[in-house]
Amino acid sequence: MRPNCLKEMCQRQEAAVNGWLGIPSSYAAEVMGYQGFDAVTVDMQHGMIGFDQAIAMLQALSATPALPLARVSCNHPALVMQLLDAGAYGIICPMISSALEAEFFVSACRYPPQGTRSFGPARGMLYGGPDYFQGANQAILTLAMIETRAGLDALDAILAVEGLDGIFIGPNDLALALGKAPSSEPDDEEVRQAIAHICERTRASGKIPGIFCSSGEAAAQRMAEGFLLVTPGHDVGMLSQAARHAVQAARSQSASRQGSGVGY
Ligand code: 3PY
Ligand code: MG
Repeated sequence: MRPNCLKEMCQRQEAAVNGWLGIPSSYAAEVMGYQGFDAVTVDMQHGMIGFDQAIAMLQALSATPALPLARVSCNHPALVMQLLDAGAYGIICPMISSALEAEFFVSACRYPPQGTRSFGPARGMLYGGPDYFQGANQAILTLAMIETRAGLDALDAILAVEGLDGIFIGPNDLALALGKAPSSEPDDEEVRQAIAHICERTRASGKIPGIFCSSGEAAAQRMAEGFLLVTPGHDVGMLSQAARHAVQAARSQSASRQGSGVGY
């Protein structure tokens, strides 16, 4: 079976950079897949993406060097299994708040006897190879999001769940759970401490600490702190920021030309 190079990188303690897709476009997925990311996630929770579009996006990512991952909209086995069958090589599950929820999630990602995944790896087998069934339980990456107060309180119990590969922090929901505004993480001491605590406990457990970040610079800082999986923003943010910057640059150039009296 095709190895899970992201899982292997993290196991070697090498930090990986993960792209994030919310725009429902296989072309956008393909473009992002060629930008040097180790993995790219199709976000079915907050992205504007339906299952038909997710299939095309996973197909597009399959042709690139980036490993295809998906975030499900909630902890439901049908959603998890469908995306794995569609070729996702790892699942990020939001709002995991107890060990039981983490076990339920992991179980959906693992074939019996380790779990309850139903057999039918349609695209999974095309991408992974004919021995997909033999290798899938080992290869598929399972990441539980810690972003609720209950999840934070149950962190050690969640980390003890067998078959869970790592934690992925949602800093916006975590801030909300702690009574703060979304995006308050860079300035708020309580949120900062919670993030540092999750990273430290996850590393101590031998699992992968991952986090969503607001920019490349923020992601570099998280890597320096010990995170092994970082997402330096999402496609919508990158597109809008680049577009806004281009418009501002164009306007400032024309303003300075008008100001200096240079014309055509
Ligand atoms: C959060 O910040 O809550 C997230 O889920 C990031 O995607
Ligand atoms: Mg979230």
